[in-house]
Amino acid sequence: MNEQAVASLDQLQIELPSWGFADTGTRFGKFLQDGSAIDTADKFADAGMAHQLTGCCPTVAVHVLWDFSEEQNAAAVAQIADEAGVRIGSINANLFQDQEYKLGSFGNPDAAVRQQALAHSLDCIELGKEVGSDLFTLWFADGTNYPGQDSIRKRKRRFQEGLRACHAALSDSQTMLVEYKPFEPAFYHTDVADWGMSYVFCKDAGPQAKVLVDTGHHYAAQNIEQIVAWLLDERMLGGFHFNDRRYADDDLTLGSIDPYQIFRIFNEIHDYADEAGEYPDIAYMVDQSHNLKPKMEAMIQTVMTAQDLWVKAALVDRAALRKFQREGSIVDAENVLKTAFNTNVDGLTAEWRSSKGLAADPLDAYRKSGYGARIAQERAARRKELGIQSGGSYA
Ligand code: AFD
Ligand code: MN
Ligand code: MN
Repeated sequence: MNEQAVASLDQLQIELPSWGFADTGTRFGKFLQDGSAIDTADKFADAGMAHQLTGCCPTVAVHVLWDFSEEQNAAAVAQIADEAGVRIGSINANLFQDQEYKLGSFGNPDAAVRQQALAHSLDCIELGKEVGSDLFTLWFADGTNYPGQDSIRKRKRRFQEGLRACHAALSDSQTMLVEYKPFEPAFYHTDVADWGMSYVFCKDAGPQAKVLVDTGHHYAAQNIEQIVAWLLDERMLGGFHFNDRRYADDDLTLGSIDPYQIFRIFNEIHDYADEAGEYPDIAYMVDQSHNLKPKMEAMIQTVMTAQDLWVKAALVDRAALRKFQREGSIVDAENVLKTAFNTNVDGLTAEWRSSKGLAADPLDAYRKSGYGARIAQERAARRKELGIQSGGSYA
């Protein structure tokens, strides 16, 4: 059991978000960090360091408008990634910050704006082909803030039109991930609000469109592992954005609020693999950009927590579970999960890391490396030269 659990960690390749290394914040402001990335090269350097220490983060998700520019095209960014020891992963469209998108992007009542959004999306798809990325991720802020503001059904059809056009542009190897979110920044209705809407849109768009589950994009009472189980069974789970939440889309470090929920989600994946004889081909991505925690430490912590919970879920005794499920022995069946969840897996994750030539504790290794202090000092000096406001450096 332990051997299989350790080996299963090879399946958990976790993509890091470029935006997670730069200063971001909340709508109430942001707390700047000396060590946060100033430019794309910094972002990839940080992601490369996280991968070097954790051994499971070979790709970096990019946001097109934030990571590419006239001066820094796809080939240049792919070169930066290569030099940092990582690759470009999913290409994320930016369909939410341009002024034209005030009333939406794919759902906008103005055909010219919908055309602009589609053109940007098609550019992202072509960029993905250029850099060898097989994932194109669409998250939409689209929706309305007031009853009557726009027709929900007309917006649905506008989305279907745009998503079909995107799907038609995909290469044979590309997958289009459609991410849902119940609310924010739209506060009356969001056009892609739940897994069912994403599922309908994906099915309508074509066979290379799949649902992206952001763990923070659910109402408090929603059973996320049930959604994951359904999407797995329908072969419609494209992947995850990992984070945790207490109230809404808080983008906290994974497992910081409800580690048992992440364990139950991973349990569904291991259960699927146990039955199918192979793990599903899904994308595991972090979607966090920390305003308070030191960014690099938070990213490494999130990855280590994901690995811990993944191994715990791999330790579920499936034969015993199926027996107790067959018998209707509820307490015993539940205890099979709890026994696995309560198992200390430090030795198993250390075994996997040792087999990769890695330190048993990547966070400790990071702190001992002095990387944090180096980038804080170097980037604070660079910000001064560039006249960019600097923040407080973290210990
Ligand atoms: C925001 C959105 C969504 C998206 C992410 C990156 O809520 O999760 O995936 O930004 O664009 O968190
Ligand atoms: Mn997300
Ligand atoms: Mn989000």
